[in-house]
Amino acid sequence: MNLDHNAALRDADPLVARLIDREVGRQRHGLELIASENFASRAVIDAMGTPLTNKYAEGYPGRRYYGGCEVIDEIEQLAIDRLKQLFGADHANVQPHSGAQANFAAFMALIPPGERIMGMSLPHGGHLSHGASVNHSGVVWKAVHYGVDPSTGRIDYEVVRSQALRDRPRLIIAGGSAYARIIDFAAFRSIADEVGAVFLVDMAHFAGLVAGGVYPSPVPHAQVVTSTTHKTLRGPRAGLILSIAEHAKAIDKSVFPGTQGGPLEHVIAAKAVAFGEALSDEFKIYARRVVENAQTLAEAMIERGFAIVSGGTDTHLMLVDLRPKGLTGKVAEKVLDQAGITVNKNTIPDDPQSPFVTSGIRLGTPALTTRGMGAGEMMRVAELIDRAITKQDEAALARVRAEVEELTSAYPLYQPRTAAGGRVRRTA
Ligand code: DSN
Repeated sequence: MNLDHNAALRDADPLVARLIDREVGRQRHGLELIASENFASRAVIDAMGTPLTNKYAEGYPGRRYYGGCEVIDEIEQLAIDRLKQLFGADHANVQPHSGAQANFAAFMALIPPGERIMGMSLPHGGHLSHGASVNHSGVVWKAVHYGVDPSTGRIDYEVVRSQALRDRPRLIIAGGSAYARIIDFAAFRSIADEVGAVFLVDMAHFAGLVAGGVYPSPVPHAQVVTSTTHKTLRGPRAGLILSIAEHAKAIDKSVFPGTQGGPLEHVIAAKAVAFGEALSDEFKIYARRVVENAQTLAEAMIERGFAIVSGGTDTHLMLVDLRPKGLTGKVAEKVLDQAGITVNKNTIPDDPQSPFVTSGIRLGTPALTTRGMGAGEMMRVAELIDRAITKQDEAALARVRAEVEELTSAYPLYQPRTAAGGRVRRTA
């Protein structure tokens, strides 16, 4: 077993244990470039795999519907306190099971069903849960969307303002999944104030960069901020909501009993651990390196003839326009998978291809930076991507795969503990 604390699982259910082994092996031996993924620390993973999963704790610390919550209360309160400290927020709810759940609960707290919401359009880098027609957020509320200026790849705040004045949304959402530039939260807030809307920021992608001080905080500008905890923030797979004091009660009621039942206290314990890690000086260095690595990777990709939407990145991610290379995102994703390089196909603004095919791929550096990789490795990654995509034949892909193997072996991930119980080396 790769994660040595799984001995009981290995004995009880070797089939599941072997499948987990295979997935850990895949993570260990591949180049993980999916911008929304990261490698949580052993401490975070250990906290999740505990008997805290056994406990029902509907309600909030000090106000539960079950007995025996005295320890759980301390754990959840610790997570809340650390989260408030991390982002300087008035109020924090750590119970959302995911980012989409956090968004739904927050929207329900802020605006009645049937009202108008305005978010970034999915094909321009937004998120499903910001009112896409296939998501319940686009069914429960009337959604309108802004995009980016296709010529710059950036949000044009004057265009957003005109749209907001025309459509009069009750809620304006900033944030998305594939926008590589710093968002002007003050500009959004002033638009929201002008049209009488509430302003919500979904910082899921860049929460870790905000925590690390390399991306402006939305907290002073937005009435409500939602996030996942597993992307740049490097915690367990889950969500959170921050708000100003005025919305605290409504947010809490909307999470429980509004949209969720019992909180996942084992995951909340892991959030507490992750927030503790994010408060450290080490995390600030990590966040800075994530952005430096993304900028180095973007430059190296441009030097190799790829186009990057908006010409670069201020964050952990970039959107690569593959049209100059004459192939689609779907083909690139598949070819790179064969070479052990994991990316996702992604639409580019005004993409001529369907969302199943796309003209782009999204690359991100949070995971490789956690492994310890730096500028030299980013240039090598660009070279490996270019070679795999350009050649595409089996022999070439096998050679790239061997080099990926060599590169990842130099940056071990989730190494077994030594017999004495100590760690061989902390990599993630
Ligand atoms: N699906 C996530 C991403 O990859 O960005 C967002 O929820």
